[in-house]
Amino acid sequence: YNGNKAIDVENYHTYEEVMAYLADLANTNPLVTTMVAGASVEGRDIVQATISSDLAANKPIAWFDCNIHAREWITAATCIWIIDTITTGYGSDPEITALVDQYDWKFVPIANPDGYAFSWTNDRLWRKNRAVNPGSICMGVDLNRNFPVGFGGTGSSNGPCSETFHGAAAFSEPESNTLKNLIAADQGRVKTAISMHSYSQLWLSSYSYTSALPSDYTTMLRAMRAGVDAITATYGTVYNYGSTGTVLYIASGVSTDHYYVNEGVLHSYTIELRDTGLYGFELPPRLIVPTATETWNGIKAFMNAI
Ligand code: ING
Ligand code: ZN
Repeated sequence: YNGNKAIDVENYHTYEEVMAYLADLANTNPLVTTMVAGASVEGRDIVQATISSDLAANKPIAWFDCNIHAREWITAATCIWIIDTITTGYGSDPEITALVDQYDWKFVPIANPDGYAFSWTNDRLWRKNRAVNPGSICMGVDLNRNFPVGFGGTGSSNGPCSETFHGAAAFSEPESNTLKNLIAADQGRVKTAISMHSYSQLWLSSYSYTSALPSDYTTMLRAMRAGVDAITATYGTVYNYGSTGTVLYIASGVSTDHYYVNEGVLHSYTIELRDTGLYGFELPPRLIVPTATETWNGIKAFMNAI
């Protein structure tokens, strides 16, 4: 147990514990500010944490959404570990110091607070948010099908009981709407927007809603390769990379297509963290630090390549 932090970043934590950690960090570390960016269906805060050595400089931004899917606990744990590593390393680790001097770093560590809380208390494998769907006994919208690019198309469902239910309309859900507003508020400054998921060990670019390739694909491939090579160089973890529609499957209405197509963020990616199915969504706590360490190495190499 790390006695001088509000939480031990080597373990999984409840929504309340993560919020307490972020509040404590903002109160004690001059690099960190937090904002309540929106509220979930059940009224929980959706918090964004910013790490900046000079907010007034309006630097380019590296932006991350984590745990948009409730059961993907390793994604919040990885984002929190990275926040801890950046804030601890600034001023002593030269690579971290340079990356913070060059970029503002923004994280939404728990983008789906209600689903996350429900996955702790009721159903460990819950994926969606906790919206009430009129006319159905099934709850929840898949927030990663609730964005506008290709909304309602292949790889999403109009059935409220489906794990990939797209919802009534694009941005019908407060959680997806909050992410939209955050990216839009920083439009023109977002150098990269990365959506953290698990599991499969993939680094994915647009497009997701079609197997067609974006015009910027060559640039994207070069950037993804830099990230993946650094991940694998850490402990040998094998990653594949490429467009979602060609490497994984077609999925419509996803966050990263919105960031790329509608917000002009060329470097918009989904990273699917460990593993490849042995533990799946229930990655044991002892694998948090190795997963976060290799992921951070990948992100650093990627940031230095773009
Ligand atoms: N996988 C993603 C999903 O939302 C994905 C895969 C990534 C689809 C990027 C589209 C775009 O289905 C998980 N594990 O959630
Ligand atoms: Zn996911």
